[in-house]
Amino acid sequence: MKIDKEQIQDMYLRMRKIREFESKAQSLFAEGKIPGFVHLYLGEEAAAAGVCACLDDEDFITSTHRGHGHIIAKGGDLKYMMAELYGRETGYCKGKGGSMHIADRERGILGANGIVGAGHNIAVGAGLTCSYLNNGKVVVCFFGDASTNQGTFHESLNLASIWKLPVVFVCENNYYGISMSQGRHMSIKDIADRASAYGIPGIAVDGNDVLAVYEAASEAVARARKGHGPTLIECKTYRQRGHFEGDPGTYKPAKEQEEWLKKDPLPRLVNIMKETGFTDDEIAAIDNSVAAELAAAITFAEESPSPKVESTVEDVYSDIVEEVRVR
Ligand SMILES: Cc1ncc(C[n+]2csc(CCOP(=O)(O)OP(=O)(O)O)c2C)c(N)n1
Ligand SMILES: [Mg+2]
Repeated sequence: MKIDKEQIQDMYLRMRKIREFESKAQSLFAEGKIPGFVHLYLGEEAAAAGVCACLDDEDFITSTHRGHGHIIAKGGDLKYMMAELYGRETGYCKGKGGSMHIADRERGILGANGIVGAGHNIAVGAGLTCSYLNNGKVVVCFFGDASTNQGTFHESLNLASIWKLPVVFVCENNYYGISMSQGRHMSIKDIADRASAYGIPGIAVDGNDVLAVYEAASEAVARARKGHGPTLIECKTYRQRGHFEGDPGTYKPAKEQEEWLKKDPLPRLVNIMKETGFTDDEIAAIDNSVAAELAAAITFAEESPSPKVESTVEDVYSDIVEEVRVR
């Protein structure tokens, strides 16, 4: 598959943004500036970037507790994300949701989710809506390896398959569910094999190779858009941090971590870019623009006020319910 220079640059921008945002979230959390739980996406950037590069602005995604990367890759605004992580009034959820509850309906981001396996059902619901309205939109459902042991995964693949819904299921197999390695939580190697139980295509790719992810996702998205139904893509990747910030990750063997660091998706893409003819200056220009955007996001968050006490009881009921009632 021919992937042109512009597309490569676009994917690099998405990956660099995620890498820098997450690295900063790591240090800000350590400084005590970010309350609550933070699950970082460091090391997994190629999965979100490669998949979201195949989507239109109007398409949808569902996300997980490890969601920053998905949201950034789908065009989420770093300012409102950072403000939400800081728990400030200007954040995506007015500072009341935090890291695991970021949504942006204008960008088709149907929400991060602290409930493991809950995004599958939301994706199927959204896919059913798209199919019913025949609007040509596609839904990507991101989730982890361990969540494929949940009933919701199986129910969702089954329904998406029989109804030929425009959903692409993207499993980020980072080989762990908290501290439980894949070999201890399931008896198969390739999660993509689970697709065969539902009569849909299942493909396993090197999830740290953004071009491989892009290629697999392009085909799956095109298939979904044509009304030919869902696909399961397994991106084999690795989380470079513990399960959450504060987890030292001592259960991950040192050798394993070393091997995966050699497969870090960012330097791999930089090498490809250099081979493709990108100059150091071109790459530095992207890095500088990301650094400036991130610095502005942090200033925005730090200068924003905390939510007022009265806001605790505001937005308790969903305005989506209100919209449905009006219709
Ligand atoms: C329904 C439910 N069960 C258990 C948990 C606790 N929990 C949070 S993350 C996690 C592991 C998820 O692993 P995986 O799906 O592989 O995602 P990863 O964290 O590796 O990205 C568990 C069990 C939860 N949040 N929700
Ligand atoms: Mg996992």
